[in-house]
Amino acid sequence: VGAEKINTDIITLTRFLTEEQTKVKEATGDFTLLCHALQFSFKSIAYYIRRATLINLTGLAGSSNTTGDDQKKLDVIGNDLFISAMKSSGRVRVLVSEEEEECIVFDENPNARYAVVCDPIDGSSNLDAGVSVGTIFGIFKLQEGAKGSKEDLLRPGTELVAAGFTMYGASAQLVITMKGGSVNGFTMDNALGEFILTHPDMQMPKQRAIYSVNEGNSLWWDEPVKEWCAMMKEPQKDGKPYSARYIGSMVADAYRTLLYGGIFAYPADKKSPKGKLRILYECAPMAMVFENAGGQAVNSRMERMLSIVPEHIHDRSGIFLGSYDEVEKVKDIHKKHG
Ligand code: AHM
Ligand code: MG
Repeated sequence: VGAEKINTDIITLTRFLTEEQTKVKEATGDFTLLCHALQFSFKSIAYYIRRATLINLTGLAGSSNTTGDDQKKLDVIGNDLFISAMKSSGRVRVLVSEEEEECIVFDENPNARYAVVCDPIDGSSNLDAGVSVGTIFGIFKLQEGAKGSKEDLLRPGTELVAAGFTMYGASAQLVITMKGGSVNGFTMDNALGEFILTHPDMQMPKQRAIYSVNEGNSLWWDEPVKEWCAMMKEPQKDGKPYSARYIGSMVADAYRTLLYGGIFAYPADKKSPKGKLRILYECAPMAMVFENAGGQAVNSRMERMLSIVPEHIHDRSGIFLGSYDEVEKVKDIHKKHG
């Protein structure tokens, strides 16, 4: 075995964030500090998830979240960790978490200028089986004169200043993008406790024959969605149909789609006319990542996902997310049906 070549030009997330800050003339460092707090919460959640089975954190916590799902112990821990990291950063005024019915206003940070939306542990129904879960987040900058209330968060995804997600898998991955910027992927080096830039300037393939959807719901789907899914099984130009891949954990399905290309869908249907996934902290942040990586994201009415303004903080939407051409195909079929 030859000696391992040591990479002396490692870009850690901390270095990356600091360098990004120097590119913005009027930067005060507040945003960078907020990102450091995010980084800390990701590391902590990753740590607890790895230890979960050993220290008896799996199973139900005995309480329900806003939408009536049973909460896992780790859901509770992830949520608590996230909230305290955001609060103690001193840079967050308002926070919306999937696990909290109301938005949280940090009165201890009256002058903070940022609002954060998050799903601390998405895909948690998969936790006990050791399947990847992750944290989805988005950051808004408060408008001039904003009072710091939930109204400040009922905004379209186009106004997000940053968004991304982590996936706690074989290794912890972090994908982050800033407004109008590129998408960058980091991998956690557990020995160093650092996120290392491993996927700079991610650009997703323009097309790929992979589809990802819970087909168990097809009984309730609308005609265009049924037709689209049937098309996936027909021979394509190369004579082969699409491959089906569905993990049931949005971060994992989205991460694969980002890397390999293809399409992920959770359409609205007759059973869930508004869809399942939440606009603010699931759909919009993912849509921003996908668009900045050259892909597309639309809702079930084929409107640009990032243009949707939620009426309530926990509003849901149907979503189609993926490679540019794959989303075009869904749009074409919907157009045909009028
Ligand atoms: P959660 O926020 O309660 O974890 O639910 C969101 C998850 C997503 O990660 C995933 O894409 C979807 O729900 C899977 O739903 P289903 O089990 O209906 O296919
Ligand atoms: Mg979720």
